[in-house]
Amino acid sequence: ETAPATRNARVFPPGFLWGTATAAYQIEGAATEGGRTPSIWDTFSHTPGRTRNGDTGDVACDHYHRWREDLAIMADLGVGAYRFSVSWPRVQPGGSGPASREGLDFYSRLVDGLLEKGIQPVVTLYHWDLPQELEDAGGWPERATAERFAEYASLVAGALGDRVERWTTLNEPWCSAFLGYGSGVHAPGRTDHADVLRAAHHLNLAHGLGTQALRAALPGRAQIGVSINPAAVRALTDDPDDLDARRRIDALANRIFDGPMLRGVYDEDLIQDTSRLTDWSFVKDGDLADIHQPLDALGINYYTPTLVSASADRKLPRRDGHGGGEQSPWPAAEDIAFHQTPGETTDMGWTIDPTGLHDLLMRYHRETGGIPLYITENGMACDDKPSPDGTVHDPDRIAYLHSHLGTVQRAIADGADVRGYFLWSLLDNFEWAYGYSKRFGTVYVDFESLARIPKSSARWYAEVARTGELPALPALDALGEPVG
Ligand code: GBH
Repeated sequence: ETAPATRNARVFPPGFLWGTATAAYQIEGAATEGGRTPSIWDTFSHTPGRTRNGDTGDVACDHYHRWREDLAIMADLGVGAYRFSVSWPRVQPGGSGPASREGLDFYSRLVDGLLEKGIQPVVTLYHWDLPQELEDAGGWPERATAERFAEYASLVAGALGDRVERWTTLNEPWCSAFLGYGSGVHAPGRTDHADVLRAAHHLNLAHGLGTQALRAALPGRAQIGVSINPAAVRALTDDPDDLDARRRIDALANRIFDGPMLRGVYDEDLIQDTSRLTDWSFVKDGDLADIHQPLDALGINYYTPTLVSASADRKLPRRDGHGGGEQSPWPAAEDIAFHQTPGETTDMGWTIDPTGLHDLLMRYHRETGGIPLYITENGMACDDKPSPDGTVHDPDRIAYLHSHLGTVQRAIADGADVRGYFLWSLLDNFEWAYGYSKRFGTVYVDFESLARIPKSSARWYAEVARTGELPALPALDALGEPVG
């Protein structure tokens, strides 16, 4: 249905969920406290040469100890929801067997604190911190890891399911499989293209078995979803070869996950394109039915589009498409070239182009047959620094959020059922292989003193969330001034 002509086009629908997002390893610290065992990210970040400056998540934002302060900041922001992840090795040391009461209690207190402040908790079960023991047993390329995940899902649901209604199985399985086992720039740092495909399948299976475990453990009102990072893939030219490169990357970036999850299939072209690496015999009878579970929400994480061509075309500068690794994350795609999308870039070097978000929202609106969509991550890295007066002014982030939220409104006007938006991230945090060198927070963190300073974008975003309305650009300029 379309909005009445008189409605202010800049107003979001009533009930639109406004939130911020974080992930356990990126903010918690307290890596050895409360019985927590190492995850693959502890091992990886402690391996020399894997992260910038050798940064680790040992302390991170020390959120494990400072969560009350972070909660108070969120309450000041006035946003309605908070998306966080549970650290698997904190609540189930070693990744199998009994739960850690102390670990579960941390999240239980956090959930109670959020509810007291009227903030809806949105729990992500897996944001990349696989217990090291499960990696030692083979990790995501092994089927057993998916079975362990379903047990872990039941255990968390049992502890928090009386209060948490919104659940997400996995965050960005593409990153876990392709960056973790392909390019090796993420933990566990392995580089085998056949393993990427096995890992992708077992992540899909983990999602399916985990969804079934959550359904069994949770009351009927629970809303279960997954957060993917679909690529808005564009071809450099309309040449058939470039269009075919786009088809192949679409298969590897998107359809390898949304095929089984949303349609119960691995598309034939994906299987053909990768046949020299695997016969896909790790897909057992019944797996596709297990993966294809009804979902209540689809989370889309979006940062930048992806531009490809059939070969190293020189019309535009190339980019690695590897997330900085030596080896490509993409199996059986050595001939495909990745290019820098024209336009201004963020501190990550990612081009700012909100049209990709519109494309993805419309695509998934069509392809899911109307499952409610949420943007579960969107935001930018800026080189933020406090001014002499102690404030942190981030007008570039405000402009980024403004343009992307404008695109969300256009998608809604075009019929997409978008129900919420989560700014990545609440806090500056451990940006994986980039360590603390990249700041995505709407709240500045001084990594020496661990002091938090809300940036000007925090005040701007709070106002958008409060009014449910995007301010026009003059107001944007005014709000972009440093605030005292
Ligand atoms: C998300 O990953 C994560 O969920 C979150 O934890 C993280 O902090 C946040 O984004 C910011 O990075 O690889 O250079 O060709 C996003 C990871 C970013 C991977 C874009 C694919 C494509 C550009 N994705 N990237 S490149």
